[in-house]
Amino acid sequence: MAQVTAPQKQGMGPGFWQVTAALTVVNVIVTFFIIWLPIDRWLPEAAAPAPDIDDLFKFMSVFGNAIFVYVVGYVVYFGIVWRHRPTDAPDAIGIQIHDHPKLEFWWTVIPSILVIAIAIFSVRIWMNLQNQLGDVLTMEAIGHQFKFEFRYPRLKTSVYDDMHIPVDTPVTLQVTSGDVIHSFWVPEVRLKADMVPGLIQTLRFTPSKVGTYRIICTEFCGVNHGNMLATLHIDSQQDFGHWLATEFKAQGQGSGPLALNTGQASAGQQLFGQKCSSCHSTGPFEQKIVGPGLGKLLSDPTHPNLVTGEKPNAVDISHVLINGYQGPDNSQGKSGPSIGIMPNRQANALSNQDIANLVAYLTSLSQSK
Ligand code: HEC
Ligand SMILES: [Cu+2]
Repeated sequence: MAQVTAPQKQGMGPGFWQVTAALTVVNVIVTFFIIWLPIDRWLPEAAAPAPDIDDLFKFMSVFGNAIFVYVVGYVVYFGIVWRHRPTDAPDAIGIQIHDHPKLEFWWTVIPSILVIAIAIFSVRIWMNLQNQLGDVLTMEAIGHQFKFEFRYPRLKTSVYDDMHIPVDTPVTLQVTSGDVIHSFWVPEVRLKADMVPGLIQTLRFTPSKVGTYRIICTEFCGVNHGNMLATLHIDSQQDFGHWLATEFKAQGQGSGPLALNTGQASAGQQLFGQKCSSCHSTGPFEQKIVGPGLGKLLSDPTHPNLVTGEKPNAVDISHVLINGYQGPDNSQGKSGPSIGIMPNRQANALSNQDIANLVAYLTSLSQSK
């Protein structure tokens, strides 16, 4: 038996215009709330491009909402009105429509206009950012497992986990990574950039509101990715000056001679929590995070040597902290896979006193129990 089409029906269906009116009402109400929504009340704006980016977000939401409401609304409406009825032949198919130039014209023209409008809107924001005058402070942010490093042009050594910038000053931030891919994100600035080894990306913004904000790594980068946080301090010009002067002075003081006998285990313990515990547990050697457990470093019979092949005594441990270590050197006949990178003292920002304190702490761990 040949297929029969359902009896020809005229128009859009019963209640079409009422449904259209109802969808329009919903659309207008939601549009009102999108425009009214005070985003910055829940998520403060702390830098120059943030208000523009929120405007762009609202602009896109208004049209996204309209498309959603009409498309979903009509799909549901037509699904109900033109559903298969018991009186229709069992194999009846719907009305077959081929080509509808008028409809096709509009569903091409309207989205094209929208996409072009969004492009103009976002390119303008981007141009404003790129052409910002000033370039007053240019600095670098470098991702590491699992911390952020910041370099300032006037400071010889890096600053870790606290980024200070002066308010109302155009900042150019160059981001990259020292190991794997990380991502630099400050929600209140509304800018985000992947930190990719070997690639330098530029973020430009002008902080506008004094305060402290969270810097978050948003690219899964290893076991401690979830703890990879830093703090952005937007300081007043004066506070920033003070901070920079203090850092500058601290660097001038040098680190003094390394005297392991001056180490304090309690100070070392605190430092360990800040700089080492993301990669080391204080359990036995096998209890790895990124590096091995360090709880019985000097007294573990199953682990008579350090990973470097040196003896587990204070002096040789200090060598590991100073030079770092990256896997066994297979060319020398030693075997075993490398388990990761032990950063050197520059990367861990350790002064001589820090090293003495850490060694004292590790020694005390091996002595307890
Ligand atoms: C990014 C992760 C990471 C951080 C941070 C880190 N380490 Fe390590 N550490 C390692 C890895 C990985 C090894 C093993 C290297 C290898 O065998 O190739 C290691 C090895 C060591 C060793 C030698 C262990 C042994 O059994 O021979 C000591 C001691 C050590 N680290 C101390 C520290 C201290 C103290 C800190 C804090 C200042 C620290 N590490 C911070 C990853 C890290
Ligand atoms: Cu990360």
